[in-house]
Amino acid sequence: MIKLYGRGQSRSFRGVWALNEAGLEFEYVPVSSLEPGSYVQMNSQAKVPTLVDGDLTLTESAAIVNYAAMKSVKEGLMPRDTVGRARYDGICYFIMTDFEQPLWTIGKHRFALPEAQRCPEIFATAAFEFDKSQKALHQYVDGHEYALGDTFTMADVLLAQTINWAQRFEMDLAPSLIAYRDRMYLRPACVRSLAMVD
Ligand SMILES: N[C@@H](CCC(=O)N[C@@H](CS)C(=O)NCC(=O)O)C(=O)O
Repeated sequence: MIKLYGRGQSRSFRGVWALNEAGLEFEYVPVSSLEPGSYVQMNSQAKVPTLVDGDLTLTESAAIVNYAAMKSVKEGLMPRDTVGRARYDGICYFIMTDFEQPLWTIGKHRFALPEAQRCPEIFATAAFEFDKSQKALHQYVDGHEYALGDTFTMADVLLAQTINWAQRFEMDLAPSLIAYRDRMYLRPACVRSLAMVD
């Protein structure tokens, strides 16, 4: 059975939610439940998430989300036509680069880096960059139910989880993004995922 190693509502939540949307059976393993030092054998950076399926050990949350879509019998979680897939890739790469990075910069300089490496001066720049990228998201979300229009795709997992992350960091968020996040978090697969994680 697929195993997904994670921690709470970190980026590993994307994998948990995607596997539930895909309707795949899997076991969620909190890394906090493992023997100290054992997780690094699966993920050399000891970061979450990691998915293990038979001989495959897969890191990177976006790759895990796409793997769940590929394995699912459900149609449409990740578009297969050329133009649809190009639009899907466009927003996914945007989320994983421009939109997520200012949040991760804030996280690193608040708690993830060793104290000697933290630079609080970076926070104002990160907030500026976050605001710039959230404005670019309006083209996707304003007036649309989902990131790619009328149909749910795995891009919604990446986007809604990242908006949720921004809310937890108390970023100044546009009301349309908050409303979008709230809609996505009411999906049964998301509610089920929230109940599974540590
Ligand atoms: N690009 C990776 C990033 C993974 C990542 O940085 N995960 C964080 C939690 S959200 C982590 O495990 N951080 C621990 C650390 O940096 O030591 C992905 O999307 O899976």
